[in-house]
Amino acid sequence: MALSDIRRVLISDSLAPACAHILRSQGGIEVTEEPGLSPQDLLSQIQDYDGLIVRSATKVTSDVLTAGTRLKVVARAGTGVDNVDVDAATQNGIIVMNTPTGNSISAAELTCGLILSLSRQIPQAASSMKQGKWDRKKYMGSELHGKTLGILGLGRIGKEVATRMQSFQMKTIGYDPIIPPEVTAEFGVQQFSLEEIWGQCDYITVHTPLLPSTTGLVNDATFSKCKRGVQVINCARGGIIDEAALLRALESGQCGGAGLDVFTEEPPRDRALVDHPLVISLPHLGASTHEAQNRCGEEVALQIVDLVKDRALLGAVNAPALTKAFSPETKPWIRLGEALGRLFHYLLPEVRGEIQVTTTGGALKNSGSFLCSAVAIGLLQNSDKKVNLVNACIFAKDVGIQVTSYHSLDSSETALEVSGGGLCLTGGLSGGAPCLSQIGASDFKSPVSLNGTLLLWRDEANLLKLIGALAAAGSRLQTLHVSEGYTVAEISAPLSDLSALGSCLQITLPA
Ligand code: 9EZ
Repeated sequence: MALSDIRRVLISDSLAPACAHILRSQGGIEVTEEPGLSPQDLLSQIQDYDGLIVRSATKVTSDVLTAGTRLKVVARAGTGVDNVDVDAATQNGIIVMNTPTGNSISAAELTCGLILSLSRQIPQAASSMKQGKWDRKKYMGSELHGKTLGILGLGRIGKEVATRMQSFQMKTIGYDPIIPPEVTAEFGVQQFSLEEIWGQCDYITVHTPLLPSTTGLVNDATFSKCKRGVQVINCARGGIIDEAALLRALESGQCGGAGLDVFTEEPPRDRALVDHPLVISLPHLGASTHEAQNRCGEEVALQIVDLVKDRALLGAVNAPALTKAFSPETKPWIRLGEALGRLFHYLLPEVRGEIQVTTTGGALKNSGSFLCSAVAIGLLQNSDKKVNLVNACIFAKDVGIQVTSYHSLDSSETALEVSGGGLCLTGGLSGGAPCLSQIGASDFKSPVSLNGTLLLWRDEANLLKLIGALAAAGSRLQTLHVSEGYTVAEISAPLSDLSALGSCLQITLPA
C-alpha cells in the first residue's frame, strides 16, 4: 500500500481545531478526534487508521506501531519525537514526522523571559511580595547591557534568542557544528570553539537537540571553565545541562542562577533543583502558547496533505532518502526501480555486496536516493518484514546488500540501470509505464513492459512448447521479445507448470 494513500487519520491528543479542518477540507481525509484516548483504546482502534497525529500525551509505542497495520505516518505536532518509538516505526515502514518550526518563536521568547527573570530574580521577588514581604536588599540584580550571552545551538530558536537579546545590548556569541560562522554573523552571532566560549559568558543558553553529543554538554568540567557566577538557561531538552553538575555549581557559587523549562525526568521527582532559591523552573512551557499550538496543528496537517497529494514529504525524521520522492513525476520511476529490483532478484537471488543504481538524464539527477530504496524493495521481495520505501535500504544492509546511487552524464536519455554481481539491467519509461530495455549487453529491439507475468529464458525458447503450455493452462502469449542471449514472453496469466519449458524463469510484476 502506497505511503501516500492516507484516507483515515486519528488525532489522539488535544490539537488546534485547524488541524482536523485542514485535513478534511484540503486533503479530503476522514478525521477522528479522540483527545485523551487511553492506551488500551488506542491499541484496539489504531488498525483502522492510515495516519496518527499526536502532541505529547500519547505514547506511540512499538505495540501501537505494530498493531497499526494500515499506518503509514505518525506525526507529532511540535518539536522532537520523544513520545514516538522511531526505530519501531521504521521497522514497520511508518514515516515519523514532526513540525520543527512552529514552536521556535515561543521557545525563543520564553528563553528571553528567563534571561530577564534571572538578571533581576523577578519570580523570586514577586513571590516574596505575595508572602507579604518588602525585601529590597535581597533582590539586587545586574543589567544585561554589555553582558555576554553564549548560545549553544544556532538553529531557528538560537537565532531568534540572539536577535532579541541584542536589543538589550547583550553581546551574543555561540557555537554550532552545522551552521557556518558566515551565516550566524549575519544575525550578529560570532562563533567560537566550545573551549573558547565558556570563559567569556555571563549567561549560557542551550538550543540543541538531545543527542549523545549534547547530553551533559554543560557539566562539571565545563562549569569549571566558566566565569564564577555564570547563569544558565535550558528551554531545549532535559539533560543538555547535567542536573547533578548544575546543583553542585549552584551550591559552590560557580553558577549564579539557572532557568529551567525542561528536566531529564518530567515531572522531576528529585526536587533539589526546583527547590533551589537561585533556580527559576517551569513545567515545560516552551511551546505552550496559542500561536505555537495553532501553528503546529496547521503545519502538521499541511505536511500530511502534501503527502496525500504526492507533492512533498516535509518534516519526516526517519526517511531521509525520501525527501524528493513525492512529486507527481516520481511515481512511475519508483515503480520502475521496484520492477528492476524484482527482476534482478529473480535472476540473481543470492546477490550480496554492492548494487549500484545509475541514473541518466536531467529528470533523475536528484532521484538516486529514493530510487535506491525502490530497487531495494524489489530485491527484498521475499523478506518476511514489512519492506517499503522507508526501510528497504536498512533491511537490505541487514542482509549484506548495499544499494548505492550514481548519476551519470554519459547519456542524456532518462534511464535507470541496476548493476551488481556481474548483472546489469537497464530500464526506462514507455508511455509512462516501466520497461526493461537491456539485460547486460543484450538489447531488446522493443522495450519489455514490466508488469504482469513474464517468462524469461537465458537462451532461445522452444516456441512450440511454449504455445502448447500456454494453451494447456488457458494463458495467452501477449508479446515476445528476443535479444541476443535472452528471450522474454509476456503472458496473460501465470503458469503453474513450467517443466516443459526448459530452464525458464516465471516473473510476476505488480500491475
Ligand atoms: C552541539 C551542538 C550545538 C549541536 C547542534 C546540533 C547536531 N547538533 N549539535 C554542541 N544541531 C552546540 C554544542
